[in-house]
Amino acid sequence: NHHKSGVIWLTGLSGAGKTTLALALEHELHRRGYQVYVLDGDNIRHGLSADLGFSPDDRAENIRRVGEVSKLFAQAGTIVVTAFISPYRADRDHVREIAGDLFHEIHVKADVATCESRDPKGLYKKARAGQIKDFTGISAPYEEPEAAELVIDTSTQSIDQSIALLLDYVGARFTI
Ligand code: GGZ
Repeated sequence: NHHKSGVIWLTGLSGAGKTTLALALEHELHRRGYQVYVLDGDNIRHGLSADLGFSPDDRAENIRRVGEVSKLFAQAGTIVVTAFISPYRADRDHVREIAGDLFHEIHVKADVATCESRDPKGLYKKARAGQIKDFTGISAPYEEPEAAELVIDTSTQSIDQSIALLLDYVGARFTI
C-alpha cells in the first residue's frame, strides 16, 4: 500500500529544526530518486503569503494556503515536505481534512528552553525584549500535536538521527 506522493507536514517551534530537516530530507529523497519539494517560510511568506503576519487569523490563512498548495503538489505526484510552525491544532486538522490520507503530521519536538538556547536568528532574544509580538513559545501559544504520525525529539536526537527517522518513515510508505 505504497504511495508515490503525499504531504510530510513538519510542525514545531521556531528553532526546533524543521527547515534543517526538511531540506536534508529533500536532498536525501532526491538522491534516492523521489520527486520531492520543500515549502517553507522562505518560499511562501515572501510570495503567496506576503500579505500575512502572525496573528492567529493570519497564521490560519497562511496554513490554509500552504495546505491547498501542498495538496496540489501531491496530486501532481510530488512528495511535499512543509516546514511551518503551524501552532494551532485546528489549522493543522483543517489541512488534514483538505489533504485526506495524503497528510502525514510530523512533530519536530523541542521545548522552548532548547529552542531559545539555539536562537539561530536572535528572534527569541528580540521576543523576550518585546520587539516581536505574538512570538510562538514566548507571547503566542504552540499547541502540541496529540496524534502525530511521527514525533522527532531534536533535543535528544542528532540531526543525522532525525533525518534517518524521517527517511525510514518515508521509505516504508512511499514508492519512487
Ligand atoms: C513565530 C515568527 C514570528 C512570530 C517572525 N512568531 O525561525 P524562523 O523565523 O526562520 O521561522 C519563523 C517563521 C514562522 O513562520 P511560519 O510561516 O512557519 O509561521 S506559521 O506556521 O505560524 O504561520 C520565524 C519567523 O517566521 N517569525 N515573526 N511572531 N515566528
